Amino acid sequence: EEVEETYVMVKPDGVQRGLVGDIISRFEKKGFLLKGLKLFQCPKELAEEHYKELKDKSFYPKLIKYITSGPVVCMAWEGIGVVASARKLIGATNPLQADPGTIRGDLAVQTGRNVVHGSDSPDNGHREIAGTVRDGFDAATEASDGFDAAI
Ligand code: YYY
Ligand code: MG
Repeated sequence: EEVEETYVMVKPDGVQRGLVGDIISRFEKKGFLLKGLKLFQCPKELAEEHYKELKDKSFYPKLIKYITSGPVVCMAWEGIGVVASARKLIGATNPLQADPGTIRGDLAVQTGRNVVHGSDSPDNGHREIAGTVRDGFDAATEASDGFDAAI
């Protein structure tokens, strides 16, 4: 496995329900390295870009409304195999099918309110990081060089 970066986003319901600390803590305790973090009000255009692969789905308008309904917490996480591992920590898209012990399995019920996003590939991770936490990201990366919490 290679050192990778992924994008994790606490969605508006997760922020409003006070779940940010719990979610961050799970990634920290697993051993991944936080490389960037931002509280962010997602503009409609960026939400549409983020979910562009889903634009023909019936739930897409509701999804865009949900993601732009309040602040989100955008994060870049680094570590060995972090893209797939983050998806495992997050759990299945439908929280009722997500295993206990996963974020969605422990903290959510509805697919349309599933509290967190995680990139599905390294390329999408980089694209999604660039869209949100890029500001200050290089400085943060340099500041944490040599701090190898991920190993
Ligand atoms: O990557 P992940 O978030 O697990 O699922 P996607 O298939 O990429 O869908 C993105 C997002 O869309 C999902 O987290 C909730 C929403 N959604 C929905 O509201 N209803 C569905 N039937 C499928 C997905
Ligand atoms: Mg997805």
